[in-house]
Amino acid sequence: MKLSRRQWIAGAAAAGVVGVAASKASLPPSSRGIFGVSDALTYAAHRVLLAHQPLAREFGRDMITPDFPVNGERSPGDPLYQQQRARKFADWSLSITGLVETPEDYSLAYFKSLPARTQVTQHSCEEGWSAIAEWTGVQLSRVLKEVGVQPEARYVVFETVDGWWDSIDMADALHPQTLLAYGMNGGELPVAYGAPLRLRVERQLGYKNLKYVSRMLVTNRVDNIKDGTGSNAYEAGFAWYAGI
Ligand SMILES: Nc1nc2c(c(=O)[nH]1)N[C@H]1C(S)=C(S)[C@@H](COP(=O)(O)O)O[C@H]1N2
Ligand SMILES: [Mo]
Repeated sequence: MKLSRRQWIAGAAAAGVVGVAASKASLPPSSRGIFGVSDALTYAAHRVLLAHQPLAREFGRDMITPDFPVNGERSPGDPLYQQQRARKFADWSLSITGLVETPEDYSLAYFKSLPARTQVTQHSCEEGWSAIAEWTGVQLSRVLKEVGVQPEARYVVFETVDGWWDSIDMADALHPQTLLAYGMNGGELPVAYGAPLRLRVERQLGYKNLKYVSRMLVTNRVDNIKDGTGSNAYEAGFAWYAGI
């Protein structure tokens, strides 16, 4: 019998559920509650289907959307952020803590000193629009290697200056297209798009791509952080895992 793509996905999801039953380790943080079942199914299916870390589609520069929409904050009111912005982020830093060898505050110059990756990708917002842009930054996998990520690490948690927080699992954290981006369309990352540093997680929906990242925590659990669901998106009615 030849399975259709849909049947195959359903089968993979079922296989994932068996896996989930066998090991609680593959349950997403928000697997309880109303969205719990579908969240767990999507997550399990994607982790089976995407086990080989396929790349999200990349485009030519001619495909870049001229007016990439801005969603949410355009310039966070936080006074420290505004001071840093006025000084062109020269004294900005990102705190990296948790399961790493060298927890520290890392400057923007530090991230720019690491090898850069540039990619033209499509951003898809859960509100129904999508747009293409070129992003330049350092691979999160490279940063994790530099700071000495410990083997028991399972999640990377991010906080932003405008009060958002979210987390991704190690499969997404180590994916080659997951970037801490400081450049957009060949220039500096503009303030409206999350300067000085934003997350690009190309295989998840728009809201996972946090702007204005200010803190990063490497951890083996998120159930002990805030409401235990792994992100503030869940509170707003969105799944923790937003794979596309
Ligand atoms: N810190 C922060 N990150 C955020 C948001 C936000 O409001 N604040 N909005 C999210 C949503 S819903 C989307 S679609 C994208 C929008 O990114 P853009 O403004 O660069 O288009 O950022 C995501 N990251
Ligand atoms: Mo969004």
